[in-house]
Amino acid sequence: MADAVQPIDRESRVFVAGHGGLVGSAITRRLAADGFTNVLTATRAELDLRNQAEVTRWFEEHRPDHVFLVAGTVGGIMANSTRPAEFIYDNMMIHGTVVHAAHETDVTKLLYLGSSCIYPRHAAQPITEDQLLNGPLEPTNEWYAVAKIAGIKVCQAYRQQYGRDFISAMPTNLYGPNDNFDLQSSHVLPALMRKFHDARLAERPEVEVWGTGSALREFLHVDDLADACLFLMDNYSDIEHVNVGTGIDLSIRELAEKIRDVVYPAAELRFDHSKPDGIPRKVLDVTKLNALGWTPTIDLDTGVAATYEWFLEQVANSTALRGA
Ligand code: GFB
Repeated sequence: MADAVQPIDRESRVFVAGHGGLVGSAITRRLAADGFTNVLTATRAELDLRNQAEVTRWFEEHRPDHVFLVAGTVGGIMANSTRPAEFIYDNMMIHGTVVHAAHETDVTKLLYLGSSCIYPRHAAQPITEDQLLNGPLEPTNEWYAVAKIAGIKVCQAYRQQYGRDFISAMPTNLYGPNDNFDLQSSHVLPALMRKFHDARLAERPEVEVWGTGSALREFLHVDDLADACLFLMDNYSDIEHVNVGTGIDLSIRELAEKIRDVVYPAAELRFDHSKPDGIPRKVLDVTKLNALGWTPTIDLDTGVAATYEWFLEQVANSTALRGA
């Protein structure tokens, strides 16, 4: 149980599966800051995480002691609705291959990262961990959700049958440096940041916001998530997944106004009602994580301002922004 868990050795070999993404890059930064000296990564060209034979070979060769399984095909509401096959196939395969290879090569501990979309569309709010699988899913992301639920179950199955120390964390909507800013495939926060930025440069007075603006969402800065993941690796070992969030939500209209105030205060919002709202509300109950001893430190105002500064630096340095 939680209080008997030992922190993981800072000199152990730690594999971050998905190190190039929003979450993986934050975890890699966090591990470096914490003094980890043996962080292992593999690019997509080096390792196709959907291929069991390749993944097993890689694990046999590199012998990680600990694994952060944060790789996957991800995207916002439009990408989820229009590319269901990629979302279910890529994610189910990646979760299965990495967990299986971790078992085959005796990995000491693995943390699997799911998503708050695993919970039913009509889950009671805020959503507690035990609401998993007690009702139908939100249709705009059910394929991704099914793959993410399978990931939790794979970890639980290997824990139950083989005694593996594989744990799962369920984050709320994330944002921060290295996010995807492509307007078709991104999540709402980077999409709106880019839309307001582009509108300001073009001196366009209006910015389009998808849906009605009434959907409620919770946002966690990815550096807080990375901190929580390391905290759970060090302090948690049990079969049930753990929600990771702030427990605070706001409407998409409020979020859009917040981003507008940072990026382009003169802009007006125009809501496109032909686009989906998705799940009406999704705020996590974070009592369990708080009771373990972890709380976030980056509030949304600070996080949005810092992310926009990061965005501007990329633009100024002409660094290739993902999706831009
Ligand atoms: O972030 P998002 O794409 O995904 O959209 P979900 C959140 C809300 O923002 C929806 C609205 O109500 C969108 O209609 N929205 C407004 C926009 N303007 C925009 C825009 O320009 N772009 C985008 N993308 N949204 C995701 C799931 O659901 O949640 C993923 O699709 C994942 O699978 C993630 O689980 C955590 O919050 O609806």
